[in-house]
Amino acid sequence: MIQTFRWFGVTDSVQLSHIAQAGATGVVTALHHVQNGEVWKVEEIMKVKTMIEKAGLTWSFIESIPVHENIKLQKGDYLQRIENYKQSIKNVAACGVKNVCYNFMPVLDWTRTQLFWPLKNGATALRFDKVEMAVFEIYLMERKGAEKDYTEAVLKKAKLAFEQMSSTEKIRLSDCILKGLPGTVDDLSMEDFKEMIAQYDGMSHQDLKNNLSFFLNEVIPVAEENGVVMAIHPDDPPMDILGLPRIIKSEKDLEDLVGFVDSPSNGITFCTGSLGANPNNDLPKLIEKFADRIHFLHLRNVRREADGSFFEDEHLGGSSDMYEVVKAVAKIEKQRGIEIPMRPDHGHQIIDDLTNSNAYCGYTALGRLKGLAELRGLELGIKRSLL
Ligand code: CS2
Ligand code: MN
Repeated sequence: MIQTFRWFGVTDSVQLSHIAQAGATGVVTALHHVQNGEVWKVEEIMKVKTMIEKAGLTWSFIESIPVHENIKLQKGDYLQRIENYKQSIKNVAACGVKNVCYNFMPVLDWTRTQLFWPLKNGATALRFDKVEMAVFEIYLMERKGAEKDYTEAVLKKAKLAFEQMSSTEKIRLSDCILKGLPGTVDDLSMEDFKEMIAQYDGMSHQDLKNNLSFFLNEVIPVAEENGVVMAIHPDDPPMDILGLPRIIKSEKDLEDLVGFVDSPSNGITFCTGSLGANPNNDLPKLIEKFADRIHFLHLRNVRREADGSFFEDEHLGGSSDMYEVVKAVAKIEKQRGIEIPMRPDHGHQIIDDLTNSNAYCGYTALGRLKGLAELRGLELGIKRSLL
């Protein structure tokens, strides 16, 4: 695996030198200042690339060139937005950066209900709590019909939790969902949020898949011509939320995806934390099955709970067997004769992270460094002993 670290650019308190010190050789970043749907200009891409290379690192993957909502909805100026996307692909290729991650999640990117969930050892982790999600949807957002998406047991707990919640807690929960996690949409007001969600009224999973297929049939030929690989990030969490269709969450979804355009450029970001939140996803099996379409790896672990809640556990410690995952990766890398870029996807807040309030949530320096170091050791052990 090529070891990489995500970097949010000059505003990130985790600097390029820190990334190099963590032992990574690659950087994963985006033009975070460019508005979603606009063309990425060569000059801007080169500025970032030069900065990375001056630090002795390589820009391994773009995460992400975001897909404009109008493309997902196939409305308004979506054709122009697709043309812009194609131009961005040509421009990044011209700059020699040929790996592009993206996602096709409606409205929200990754979603959590708690950003600083305390662990027993004093560290904090990100958490998705089904009961809190129900509180948000039913009581804070007041989404019509939301109750039907929850079990009786969760509804009961949500009612109680809401009654006992202080106003500060309510604001915290709303902010957590609306203010956007790093790399996601901009801060949203509750009103904007409701409007954006309403646009998806009546859209089925198949409708959204058709829109993804349309997008890929336009964009993949351009990617292929320019030697670019596209790698879709799975939906996180891998379930429908807020009544929105989510379409990249299972083996079947990945099968559909690769079938939309039969090209190596139409690939996958294999995020074990996202896919692993659904116990039906057999991660090592999926790695072997989609071997030649996996272009990028996000390795982290979640601890699943019976009601669909989960928290981000130690990289080697959650519900997924990371030994089997890394073994499967080592196997496909050997078959393909390549190394796949990997980043430790999120980390706990530990030690000095706990007092560095400037770090992007989930993207701590030490928490991720720990994850990377563990994964690096695991990989070395596997390669030395098994292959
Ligand atoms: C998140 C996302 O889980 C994750 O990796 O950090 O923001 C992710 O980067 C995007 O969904 C990719 O487009
Ligand atoms: Mn991920």
